[in-house]
Amino acid sequence: MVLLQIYEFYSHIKLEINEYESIDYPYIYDSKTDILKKRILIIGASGQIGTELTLCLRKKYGNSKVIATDIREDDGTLSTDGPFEILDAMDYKATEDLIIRYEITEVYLLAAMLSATAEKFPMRAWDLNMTSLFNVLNLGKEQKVKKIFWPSSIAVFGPTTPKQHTPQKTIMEPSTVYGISKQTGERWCEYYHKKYDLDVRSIRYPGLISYKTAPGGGTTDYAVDIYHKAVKHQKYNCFLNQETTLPMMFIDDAIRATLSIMEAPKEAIKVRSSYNLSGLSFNPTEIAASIQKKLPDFEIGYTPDFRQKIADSWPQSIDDTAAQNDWAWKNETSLDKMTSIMLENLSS
Ligand code: AKB
Repeated sequence: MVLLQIYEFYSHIKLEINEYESIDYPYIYDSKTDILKKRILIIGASGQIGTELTLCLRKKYGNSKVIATDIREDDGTLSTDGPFEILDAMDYKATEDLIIRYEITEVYLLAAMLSATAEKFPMRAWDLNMTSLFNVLNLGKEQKVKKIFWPSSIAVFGPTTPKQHTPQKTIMEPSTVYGISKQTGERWCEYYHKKYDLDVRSIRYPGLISYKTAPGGGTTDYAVDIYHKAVKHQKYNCFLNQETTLPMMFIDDAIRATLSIMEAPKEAIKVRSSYNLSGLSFNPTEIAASIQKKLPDFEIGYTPDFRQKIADSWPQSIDDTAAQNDWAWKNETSLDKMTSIMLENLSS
């Protein structure tokens, strides 16, 4: 019996070291012990960012180290190769139990209600967006988890914010429920860092474009929907008008940014509210023109709805000098490159 226990102990260590050695990215800042102890919990893993982030983190740290959770059952994408648990992000006790059971060291909180849906259900959006954040911040304060990633958004800006090259620090008077929840969340992240030395890190994501998982309930979602119509050779009727320029980014760049900020040394992270992040800026006519270079017959029409007002309150382009200086951020994917990748993957 004792021999069996010794064997199990050593085979466990061996497995971990093997997983570590199979990792194909260099580690700059974490020690080997930190890497071996790393256990990541993703809350809201089945969404647009969560799916790709989970797959990427598993590739990097090993499947068993990244625990995906969502309020919905998984379709096999995240539960086949690694642990998947049902979790309501508003349930403090259930979140705490998972953190203890899996010996979690880092949490990525991605559960949130986005801008368009939040305007329809203001109180539900506020409850979800704030309660889930307080749950992880308080678990961090109690030292049950060491590091936290929480996404903010360009929605923290409002109609009185300068629209071009919006600075890191500027007027912030968001006019949407989602924006108010993200702006408040940023204040709380900074507060928990200053008051309790909590290592919480954040990015203000622009609209994200991806093909693996569709976004849901956002104002920038048109820039994903348009590709789905284009590959079916259908006309796209856009819910924003043709002049609506918004900050956007291809998902690969967004995931790379997320990993970069989380891997940077603690002292490098000087902004503890949330970092501006710039990728692309385009309007519906420009994305349609990019698609027409590949599919000349593609057509777009315009029927703006309530989302126009949300989009009109947001910046058109973002100044991300702070992210460039503090953790070497640089966007890579151009509009035309993104169009090629989107059309190719959605057609296959
Ligand atoms: C939304 O449109 O609500 C989101 C965002 C910009 O945060 N994509």
